[in-house]
Amino acid sequence: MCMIKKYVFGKTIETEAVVLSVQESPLSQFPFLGQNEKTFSFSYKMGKNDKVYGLGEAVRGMNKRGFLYKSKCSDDPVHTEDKSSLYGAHNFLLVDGKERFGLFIDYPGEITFDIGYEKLDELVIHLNDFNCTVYIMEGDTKTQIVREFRTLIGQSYVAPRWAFGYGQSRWSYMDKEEVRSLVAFHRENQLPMDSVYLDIDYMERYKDFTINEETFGDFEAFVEEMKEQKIHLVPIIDAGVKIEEGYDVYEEGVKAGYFCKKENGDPFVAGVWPGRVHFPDMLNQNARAWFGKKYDFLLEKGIDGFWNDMNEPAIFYSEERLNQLFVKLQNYSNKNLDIQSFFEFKNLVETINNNPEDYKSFYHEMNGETLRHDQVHNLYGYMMTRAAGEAFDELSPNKRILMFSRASYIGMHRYGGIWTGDNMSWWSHLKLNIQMMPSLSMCGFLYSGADVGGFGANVTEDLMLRWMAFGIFTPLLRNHSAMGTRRQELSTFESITEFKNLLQLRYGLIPYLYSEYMKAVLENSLYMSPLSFEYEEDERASQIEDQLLVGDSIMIAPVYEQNAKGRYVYLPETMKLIRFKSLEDKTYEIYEKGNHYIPCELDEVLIFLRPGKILPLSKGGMSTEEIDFSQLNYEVFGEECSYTLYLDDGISKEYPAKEQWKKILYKNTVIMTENQ
Ligand code: MIG
Repeated sequence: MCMIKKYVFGKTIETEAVVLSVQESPLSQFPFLGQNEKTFSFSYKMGKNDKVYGLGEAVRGMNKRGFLYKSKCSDDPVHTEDKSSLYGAHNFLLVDGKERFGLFIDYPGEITFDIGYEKLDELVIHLNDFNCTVYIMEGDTKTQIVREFRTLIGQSYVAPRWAFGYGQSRWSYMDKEEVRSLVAFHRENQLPMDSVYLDIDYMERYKDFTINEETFGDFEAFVEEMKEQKIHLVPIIDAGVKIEEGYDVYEEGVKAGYFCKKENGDPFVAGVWPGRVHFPDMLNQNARAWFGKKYDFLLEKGIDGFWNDMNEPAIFYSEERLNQLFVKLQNYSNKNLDIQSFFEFKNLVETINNNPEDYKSFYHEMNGETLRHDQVHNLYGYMMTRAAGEAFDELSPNKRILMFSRASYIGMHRYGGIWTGDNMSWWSHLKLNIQMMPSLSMCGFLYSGADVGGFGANVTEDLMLRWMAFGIFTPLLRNHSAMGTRRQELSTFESITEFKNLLQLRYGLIPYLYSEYMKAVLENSLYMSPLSFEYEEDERASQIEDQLLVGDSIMIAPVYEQNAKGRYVYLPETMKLIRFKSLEDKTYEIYEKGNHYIPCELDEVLIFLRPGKILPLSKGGMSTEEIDFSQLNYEVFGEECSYTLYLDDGISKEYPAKEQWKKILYKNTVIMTENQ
């Protein structure tokens, strides 16, 4: 029985977020109050104990109640709790309380979610106009509602298994030598690693699909050299295309009319990294097909992974605004600036980037219609990543390509994962990372993670250790940091042995993590979830905001406070704690249901194994290729335990069906494996 209801308001823009066709319900049955003619808002009265989950990439806790959120893909590197928007627009909510339902608002413009902000118990959703599709999902459990939603939006993107290895990044590695010595350090010190990320400086003057010949010349041979070391190079691609005579991407785009246009039909000019750029019209199917094919420039050189950046799209300035600004600034020269005029003056320069007026000044051609950018703003990063994803289906039909993006909208989860953008080396951002992961799972962004250690600001060694101790559970495990910050590569720290142990544990966990990830993809379930999704009736569990279930077998309770030597952990049932100092060095403790203070040193990782469950572990490896999936050890808790292990070759696009998954049983002290 279909538990999804669909309500179509006004004249909607087809976002292709949804893949399932659902019959429309009459608007007279729409269960919420308060629509009006010009803009659209509706509200729901929340019960005192209702929890509201969802919104994917957003600030604050797992329970989103108590704040005002906006879906508006934003290039904002300061993710403090007063911010309403980050890079993604994930319009999914799950209300859990006196009633239980999911809500997806398919609308590509800005939406406001007031979840008990104006009034403690009111949920108000507000749109700028009246054209949207609202889906309402009902189910007996939260997991079931998520499953319905995910069935509606289609199967998540599948990353290659090597992308579960450790990735090292920095803005930027400036030349081949720098990359070589980084890799040598890892290999010499037995620090497992699978990938090195190339930020904007591998390009020639920040031009997409070019190579800086001076610093990364003979690139193909370099890619090959790295492959021999079992390292995948992952270059960045930016949304803006540099305006430069003789640059093929620019010239082809202009000729074919593939760039976003101003009202007068000229291509829109924005300033980003390379200076003046045009934005490919990713919403235009032909432009998208053209841009997607460009990735072949790098695929041909042996590259098999990418990250798409600046695709909100970020605008440092528009040419028009910059010109106006210089004129306006003249008015302030040689003036006696008082408080008001001084702040006006300051504001003029400060508001030049990502200015809302600029987003109203260019247009897309989408399915034969001309649409002003702000109406469809949240689709840009999605469609850029879709451009690549659709091209990969043709250019690399049998081999998975790693792809993740900064900006996103629901629907993009079918083409790539996301990283959560420019966080900071703050303890609060480690916590944010923990709290955001399950919301991303709900929205189908399964291959995701944050910049481990933090992107901006200076990291400290203890933060790096604690963050890594959490990061080893996220599908994307990438240490990335900004230019100008303290170096964050593992070679900069004294705790080399500790990092080695953490990474080896990660590689030990990969058979389990990958299996749980693939099952979440294929069964539309969560990879990481709040405790309340499993322990539905446990009121205390529903208030736990800093522990997670990772897949079916384990719970984690990361330490995210500086100088803490342990933390309080709530156990919703009796569990077996495995305290890992390293993959080999581990001890066991049994904890009963309830609250416990559990010590955890800087060099320890706590994994709580649930009763009746099994945690498979490999013997590790220096790269994912070295992991022996046929030689697993099994941690068990209880007399009788079972686990379903998903295995595949990690690279092809054929995924074994459920009947072929491996059933592992533990009974009478012996492990038996069989095909289900
Ligand atoms: O405005 O390419 O989020 O990961 O290192 C900064 C440079 C542009 C933003 C990305 C970050 C990347 C940086 N980019």
